[in-house]
Amino acid sequence: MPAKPGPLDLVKRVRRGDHAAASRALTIVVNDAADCEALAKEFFKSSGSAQKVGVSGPPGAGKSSLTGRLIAHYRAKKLKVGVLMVDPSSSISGGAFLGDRLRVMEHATDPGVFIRSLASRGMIGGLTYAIFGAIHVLETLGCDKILIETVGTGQDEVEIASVADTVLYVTTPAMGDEIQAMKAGAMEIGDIFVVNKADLAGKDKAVADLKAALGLGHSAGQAQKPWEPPVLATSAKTGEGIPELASVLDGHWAHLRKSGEGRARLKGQHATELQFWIQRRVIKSALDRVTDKILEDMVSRKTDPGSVGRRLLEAR
Ligand SMILES: Nc1nc2c(ncn2[C@@H]2O[C@H](COP(=O)(O)OP(=O)(O)OP(=O)(O)O)[C@@H](O)[C@H]2O)c(=O)[nH]1
Ligand SMILES: [Mg+2]
Repeated sequence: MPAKPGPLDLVKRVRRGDHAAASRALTIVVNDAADCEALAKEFFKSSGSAQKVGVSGPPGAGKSSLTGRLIAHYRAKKLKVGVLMVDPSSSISGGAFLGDRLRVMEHATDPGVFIRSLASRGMIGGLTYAIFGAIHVLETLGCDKILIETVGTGQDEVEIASVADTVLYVTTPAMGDEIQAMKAGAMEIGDIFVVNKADLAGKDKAVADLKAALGLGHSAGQAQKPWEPPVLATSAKTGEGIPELASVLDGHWAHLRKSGEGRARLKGQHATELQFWIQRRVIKSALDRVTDKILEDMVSRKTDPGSVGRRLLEAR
């Protein structure tokens, strides 16, 4: 009888480009299931060379539509593309998310495209940690470009900057008046800014406003920025500006590799992944040992959170 396939067989199959194996591996890694650590170790070894592009921006700006266009562009160049659609609040935006997926899903049967959606399940360091694991699997699968779509709201913007090499921030002409009020966070993390829906009125003003806002932001302290974030107009509907966007994305990737900033970013990504790994293990192992007796003792004031917490952390 043949031996039951072990985790390393799964890694071998992913390395050979087997999508079904990648899908299984992703489920294991993302859910932190048994065998996960041995697998994650192997996947990590085969990763570190793809361009990870974060596609962020407000709801409805056209992130999925642009992602679909970029997939088509990369496929025409015979590049292999991985797509992670990150939904931080699947319960709230369920309907919109399905629409999202349809736009990208027209590529789902292409063997050169691997698409996966990730939803938060309230894990400690949940989504960001899961994205790292997923990226390593996609790189092992041979993806040259990994597109990660996230809705840019508050905290998520910062998180995408800690996993992506290049952050593409998508707005629309309708956002023109909001540019002034645009969150400083988005301004800081964007490597490339796009005014999408350029087929609608107001794109020139929106581009000018965005450029002005970026100029103001950067003059405060960082006059000599080695990479000036470009602002482009695109239409995911008509295809206008898509080749230019792809070319700027390539330009940023070349800049990262030439300048050493790519290596610095990779180090930052690994530091974040390590931080989440430690948080998950340490916090989980301590919390697993909180008993009802401990809670009872806190209610009757025999002990307190600090004393219990210290004891649980020290007695690991
Ligand atoms: N006119 C026009 N409409 C567009 C363009 N790009 C996207 N849309 C439309 O805008 C709507 C939202 O597009 P999506 O690609 O789902 O936007 P998204 O940013 O992924 O949205 P969420 O993931 O829900 O935040 C859809 O109805 C698209 O058809 C564009 O360039 N021009
Ligand atoms: Mg979307």
